Amino acid sequence: MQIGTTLNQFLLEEQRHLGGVHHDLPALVNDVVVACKSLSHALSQGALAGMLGSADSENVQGETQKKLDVISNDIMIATAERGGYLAAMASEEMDEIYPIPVQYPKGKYLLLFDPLDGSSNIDVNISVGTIFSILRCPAGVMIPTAEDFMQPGTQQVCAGYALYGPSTLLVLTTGHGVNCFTLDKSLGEFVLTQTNLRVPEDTREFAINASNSRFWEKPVKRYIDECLAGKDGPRKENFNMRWVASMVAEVHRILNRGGIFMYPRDSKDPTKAGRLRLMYEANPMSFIIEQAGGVCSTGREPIMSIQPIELHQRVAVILGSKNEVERVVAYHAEG
Ligand code: AFP
Repeated sequence: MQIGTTLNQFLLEEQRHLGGVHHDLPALVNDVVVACKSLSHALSQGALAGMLGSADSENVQGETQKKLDVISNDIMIATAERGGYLAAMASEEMDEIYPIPVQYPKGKYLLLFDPLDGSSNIDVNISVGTIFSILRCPAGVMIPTAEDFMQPGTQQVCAGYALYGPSTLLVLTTGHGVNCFTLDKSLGEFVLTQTNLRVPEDTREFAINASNSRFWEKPVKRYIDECLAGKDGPRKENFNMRWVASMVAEVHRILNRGGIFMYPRDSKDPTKAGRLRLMYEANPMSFIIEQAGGVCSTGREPIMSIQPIELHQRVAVILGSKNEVERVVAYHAEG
């Protein structure tokens, strides 16, 4: 039986692109992938494993944690802390950074992750995902602090997500395009199933939580109203809408058939720049989307150019098909 290129084989071949600079990166990505495989199995058990429902705790975001939020975070930590490739980790589910314990060797990378994105869907069996981003630990830093994580998205050396859907997928970029792997559960291996994914430059499909429309800024309201006006409106085209409430699922759809995903800044909570988190949601997804020819903006600036000031800072996210995102950015410029 012909087995396709496994993720491990791909990463070793990818090594040639990376040269000697990132020789540990394939092994680190493999550790992250092992955690994703483990989580895929845990999620597939659903109620049978007694892991659904609330953990009766809150994360730094003030959000009630699902049991699987905590379990997925623990799986990632336990899998990635021992390999010797990391100096520290940071997670949506942990207030502070996680320095690698003294008993384990240290490495030169920083790993950031949202272990279970879309977790509000988990109890109703809708697709969820894991998002991760890898930065270099600043040279000479032996004991990283949160300050060492404050690097713009352009500094990422790798970003990816696992999508736990009808099949379990892994999408990855190291800055040389975007590739997708499907978990072959009979082998226990991710196998390459899509190469060099490209986001179509045009789309007639938008994704936004329309229940927030009364809080939107004028440029966003203008764009959505024009989409809703359809053929009779200024766009002279009918549009479709999707909202999964799982960023990983939305991004994967956009990678495959185009679209624009919007979680814009709004007046619902003026103290927040947006809902999504810069370091472990917006930046990794921006790296992936832009590597696939899409565009990612806050509406006012490219997401990956933002200089972070806080580990869990939030940001407005408008990403996807180039021509539609650029239209929304133009509307912001017009005010
Ligand atoms: P959860 O992980 O708390 O479910 O949040 C998911 C998410 O960060 C992102 O994946 C979704 O696109 C967005 O929030 C959904 O937000 P709403 O629940 O406000 O629609």
